[in-house]
Amino acid sequence: KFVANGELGVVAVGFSGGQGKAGVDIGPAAMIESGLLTKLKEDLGYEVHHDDTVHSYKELTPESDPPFRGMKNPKTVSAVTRKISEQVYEHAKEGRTVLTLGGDHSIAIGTISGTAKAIRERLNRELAVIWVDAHTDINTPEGSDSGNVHGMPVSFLTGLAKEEREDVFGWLKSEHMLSLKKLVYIGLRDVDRFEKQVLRDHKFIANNRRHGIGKVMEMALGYIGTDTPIHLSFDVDALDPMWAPSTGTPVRGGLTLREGDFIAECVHESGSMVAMDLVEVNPCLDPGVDNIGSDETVRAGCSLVRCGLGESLL
Ligand code: 5AB
Ligand code: MN
Ligand code: MN
Ligand code: MN
Repeated sequence: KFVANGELGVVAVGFSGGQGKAGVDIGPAAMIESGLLTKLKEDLGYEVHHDDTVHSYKELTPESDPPFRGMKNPKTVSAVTRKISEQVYEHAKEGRTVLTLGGDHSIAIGTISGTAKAIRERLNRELAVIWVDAHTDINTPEGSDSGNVHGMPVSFLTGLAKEEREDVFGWLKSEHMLSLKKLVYIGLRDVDRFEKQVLRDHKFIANNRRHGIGKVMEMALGYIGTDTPIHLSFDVDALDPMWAPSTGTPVRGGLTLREGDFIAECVHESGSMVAMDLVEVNPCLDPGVDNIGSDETVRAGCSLVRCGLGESLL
């Protein structure tokens, strides 16, 4: 099909500027230190292309970065995601599956724009995105109450939010963009009022609360179809805080770890997955004692990645 050449491009993004809590920038190092990439090589047999760096993109931080249209750190997040977009594109254009470890979810502006561009060039196809998250992350700058860009990536990627200024996401061109018709949400349970209106206006396939996870995946993959490459963007807060407590915006009533793993397994088995993000693991936010919460969250993140990349029970 689209990939499965056994090559994996890895981008480790130690970035937290899309939200206000310190610590999500050490998420990738925690997952890598726990042996994730070694497992992907040794157990799953990937040829891993990784620069052995957790990027902090400090060199891209502008001297001053005041709020713009209510967005916090607008120039920083724009410059960092632009760089990530290039990094992901470079892997994807070689036909590698791309794994990005975050980092807060603003980085999806980079990852998805990078895959979308490569897939258009390489396969002349549009990308579909399965966004697994407690949140829709589809606020426009004006619709957002927090000003945190990690709540806005989908709106910039789909063109709902537009900005001419090149240094504030104006670098996003049509080749980077995602169609709202190619977006599927799973796991939603904390959606802002503005975002609910957007969802109503665009009649999304997002109301999967009444179905079991098997049916949800059947519907999601059926809607996307077998001929469309898929980017899986997985926010660890889609899981219930019982399984992933160490994240910036936890919401009760989430997926079990088994359900999360199952989602990733199904996307893998579709044979259409060209990229995966795993974001919002914040080991510094630990409600437990002796790092129990952060250890569990890192383990959950690693498990989701392994399932997305083909680990199965049998
Ligand atoms: B996450 C909220 N909708 O815009 C906002 O973790 C939360 O990437 C966004 O899904 C959560 O600030 C962003 C209230
Ligand atoms: Mn998110
Ligand atoms: Mn979220
Ligand atoms: Mn969150």
